Amino acid sequence: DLHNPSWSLFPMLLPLVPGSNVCTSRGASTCKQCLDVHPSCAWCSKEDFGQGAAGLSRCDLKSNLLAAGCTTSALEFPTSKLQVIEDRPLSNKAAGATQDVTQIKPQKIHITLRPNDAKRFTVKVRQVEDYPVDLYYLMDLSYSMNDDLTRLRTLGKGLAEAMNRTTSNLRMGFGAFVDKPLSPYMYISPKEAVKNPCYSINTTCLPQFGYKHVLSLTEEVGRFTEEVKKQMVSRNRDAPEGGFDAIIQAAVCKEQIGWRPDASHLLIFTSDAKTHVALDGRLAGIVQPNDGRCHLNSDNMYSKSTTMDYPSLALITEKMSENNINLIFAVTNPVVTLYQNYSELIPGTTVGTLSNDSGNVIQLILKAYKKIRSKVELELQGVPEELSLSFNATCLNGEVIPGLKSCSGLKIGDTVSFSVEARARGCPSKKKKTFIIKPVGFKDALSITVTFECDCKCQAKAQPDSPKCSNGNGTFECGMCLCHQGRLGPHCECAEGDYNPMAQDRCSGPAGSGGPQSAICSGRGDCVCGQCVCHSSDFGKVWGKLCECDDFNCLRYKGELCSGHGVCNCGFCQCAPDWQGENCNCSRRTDTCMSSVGLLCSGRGQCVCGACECTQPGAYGATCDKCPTCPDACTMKKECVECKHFKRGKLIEDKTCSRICKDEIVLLHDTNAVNCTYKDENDCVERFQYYEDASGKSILFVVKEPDCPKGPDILVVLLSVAGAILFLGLAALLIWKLLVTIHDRREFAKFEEERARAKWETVMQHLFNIIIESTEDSMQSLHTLKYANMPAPSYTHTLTHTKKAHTRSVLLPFSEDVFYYFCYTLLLPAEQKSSQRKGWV
Ligand SMILES: *[C@@H]1O[C@H](CO)[C@@H](O)[C@H](O)[C@H]1NC(C)=O
Ligand SMILES: *[C@@H]1O[C@H](CO)[C@@H](O)[C@H](O)[C@H]1NC(C)=O
Ligand SMILES: *[C@@H]1O[C@H](CO)[C@@H](O)[C@H](O)[C@H]1NC(C)=O
Ligand SMILES: *[C@@H]1O[C@H](CO)[C@@H](O)[C@H](O)[C@H]1NC(C)=O
Ligand SMILES: *[C@@H]1O[C@H](CO)[C@@H](O)[C@H](O)[C@H]1NC(C)=O
Ligand SMILES: *[C@@H]1O[C@H](CO)[C@@H](O)[C@H](O)[C@H]1NC(C)=O
Ligand SMILES: *[C@@H]1O[C@H](CO)[C@@H](O)[C@H](O)[C@H]1NC(C)=O
Ligand SMILES: *[C@@H]1O[C@H](CO)[C@@H](O)[C@H](O)[C@H]1NC(C)=O
Ligand SMILES: [Ca+2]
Repeated sequence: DLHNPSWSLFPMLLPLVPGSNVCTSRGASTCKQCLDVHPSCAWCSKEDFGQGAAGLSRCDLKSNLLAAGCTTSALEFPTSKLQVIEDRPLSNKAAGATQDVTQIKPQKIHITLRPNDAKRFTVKVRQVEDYPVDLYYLMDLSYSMNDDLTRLRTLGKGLAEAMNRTTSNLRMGFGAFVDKPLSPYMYISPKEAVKNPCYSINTTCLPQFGYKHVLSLTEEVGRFTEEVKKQMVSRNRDAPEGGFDAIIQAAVCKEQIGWRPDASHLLIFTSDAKTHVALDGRLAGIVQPNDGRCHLNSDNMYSKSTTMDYPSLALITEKMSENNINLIFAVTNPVVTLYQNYSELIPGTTVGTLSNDSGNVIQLILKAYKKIRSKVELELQGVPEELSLSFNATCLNGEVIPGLKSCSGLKIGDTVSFSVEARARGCPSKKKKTFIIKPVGFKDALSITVTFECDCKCQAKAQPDSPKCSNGNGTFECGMCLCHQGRLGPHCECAEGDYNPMAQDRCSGPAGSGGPQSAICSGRGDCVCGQCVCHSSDFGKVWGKLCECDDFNCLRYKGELCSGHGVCNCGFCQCAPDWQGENCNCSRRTDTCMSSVGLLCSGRGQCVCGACECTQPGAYGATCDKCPTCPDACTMKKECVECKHFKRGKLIEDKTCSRICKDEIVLLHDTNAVNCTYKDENDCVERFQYYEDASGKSILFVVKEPDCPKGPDILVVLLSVAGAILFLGLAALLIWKLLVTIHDRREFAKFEEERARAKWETVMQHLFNIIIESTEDSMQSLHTLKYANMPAPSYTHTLTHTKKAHTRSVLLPFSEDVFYYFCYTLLLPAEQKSSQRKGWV
């Protein structure tokens, strides 16, 4: 075989003995190695097995071993098993008794897995009707929220009534936050401002506080309104508030807040401002990181407000998941995009736009709750590294969606199921590991215990320095001697030094089986004591009973041994976890096939080796996303026309438009395009054309006028249009003169303003990604700061230490204040510091 260089170097090295199989061909010399080869391999630990008959291997298929005289008691053949330990049926309705409500089935599984083997099971999830709800309202009480507080006093009752319609078992609670009562977040001068931060604006308000818990979750929802009525706003200095401190406390202080274990937990976070995040505390000299524990004192105030930093997003994510809390950001329009960005980093959160006085908070909560309950997404906790899990979802209509572990668009009461495959791809040092699969935001979980069956039972009975191995020159294990260093022979009877050319025939393959007797030790070793001592090779290791195995003669792909994704083991590639195939060139990953709408290969093909093979005629593209001639092309592209051209529709609402729709929209006609029509929300028939150019770029032509249903009498319309034109014409003439004058003035003012602002504009963004490369042990010894999102060259400084230490990168979202802090204290030359930043914004 001249195409493969390594094969031509060693022609016919692997003796293809008839009857050889995956178990016998890998040169496994111990029981443990044998189990590792393939799930079908067994080991015979009978002491006298294979004596007399040459070429018998202790590692073989079970049937072969039994046929060769192995007894069942001496056979090592662990099998993978799956045992369902707890399997209570799913509940239909929560109705009062919450103790035995079950939303996931089964609840407990035990799997025993051999290496490289897999087991499959099905998980069913149902959102039961009338599930109890705990709703904790966390309110920003900084001064600008004054009108919101007034409004909430009147809305409390309505909120309770509205929630009463979704569940008969509701508890409500209330808490409030401002910011850390510490300079620079707080007004400290004049002296009076400490007690009354509103002193300088001639009113009275509460002293500033970090977080206070007001009302524990209670069934008497009337008390909610009562307590809200008693609240007053406070005031603080800098724009971002300390709400993230409050989120952590509200989540982890389970006893004080009164979260019930068996209820949906809604945490409503309302604010109209940005928020401080981890590391912002350094501005006030706080260096102790947030520990994520409960620190409420007897007055229900957060006691560590002034000593502990704000929490990181990662900590919030962890605590939300740990306590099954659905966080809802109800924030006003100017900061919605900011919280949306946070929400993408904290799974399971939703964002709603709060009107400026919180008037729409009821609708917002109901909508968010509906959204939370319409989606089931599995989350994994503590999956062992040696286990790989793959999922297929069966959502509605029994349709199987491969590669997905979530379902959306569900109604309460719908049951969905997920098929899960667990594959052991290695052997951990700890045999038994437990992990959790649970739907996000549910308390119910499936607990899976995996026992890795990597060892043979006979290993436990091994006798070190056994008399069976030539007076203690080896360990007797699983039916054979494992000789000490320098000893050889089936019973360790020879020393490596004394060359004893006896039993040469044990060192060559069997004669007569289709060919001449093969060379002694495959020509790659010496026969000592009837046992081959393999020569070392420049290419790699040589081993095996007849030196038939090595780690350099394997399939190559594109010149690389095992495609560079595996190790060569006796002629066969052992692939790395994410790879498979004879030469390990086939990826197991499916995320590369996931289209932007979340379907594997857009539902038009199969994911083969990590790439899509489009099966639907006409479909192409990396995820089969392009298909002008597919029957569903119009339906899929309709959403993009709605969001990109008309700025409305589903994709605008969930903010996925720019991600899903990469098409270009133009207003034109083209004869080669596919013609599509659909009816929009106003019952107008919209027409558009879908076309892909030679480079594969998709273009949507939107035909300008939609066909709308005929309005009232045409004459009336015509007259009013004519009248309107006349009127508008006159008005326009009058306004014209006025505008020209104003325009000139305004342009000049704008120019002036822009010139003044230009300097700060770049740093006024709300979220900076600063990449810190630091030493492994501490965040304080910074080496490099790099800023993403920073257009102005004057702010892309880098601070580099000369010492080249072991570095790592952390990507953290920073608030504006921290950015200033870094610029100010670390980057600016000393003489510029005093002039750069005065006071706080
Ligand atoms: C909730 O609704 C039930 C009837 O459906 C009614 O009896 C109960 O008083 C309501 N509770 C509140 C707080 O409105
Ligand atoms: C507050 O009152 C003082 C004196 O009564 C007055 O001089 C000042 O302008 C007032 N400030 C505001 C913001 O109303
Ligand atoms: C949110 O993220 C988007 C995309 O990453 C970015 O364009 C936008 O500026 C961010 N918004 C805020 C307020 O940080
Ligand atoms: C809040 O919105 C209402 C109408 O939506 C408007 O009249 C009012 O001025 C707004 N208040 C603030 C403080 O922006
Ligand atoms: C998922 O579906 C694919 C194709 O239908 C199948 O090959 C795979 O084995 C399934 N996986 C699980 C875990 O059911
Ligand atoms: C190894 O075997 C030799 C000869 O059979 C014997 O003399 C020696 O004591 C043995 N070594 C050990 C460590 O038992
Ligand atoms: C993997 O290698 C085989 C054999 O060389 C080849 O036929 C196949 O196309 C390769 N697959 C991929 C995904 O590269
Ligand atoms: C689409 O409609 C235009 C006229 O509006 C026509 O010229 C064109 O041939 C149509 N395209 C197809 C593929 O039918
Ligand atoms: Ca603040």
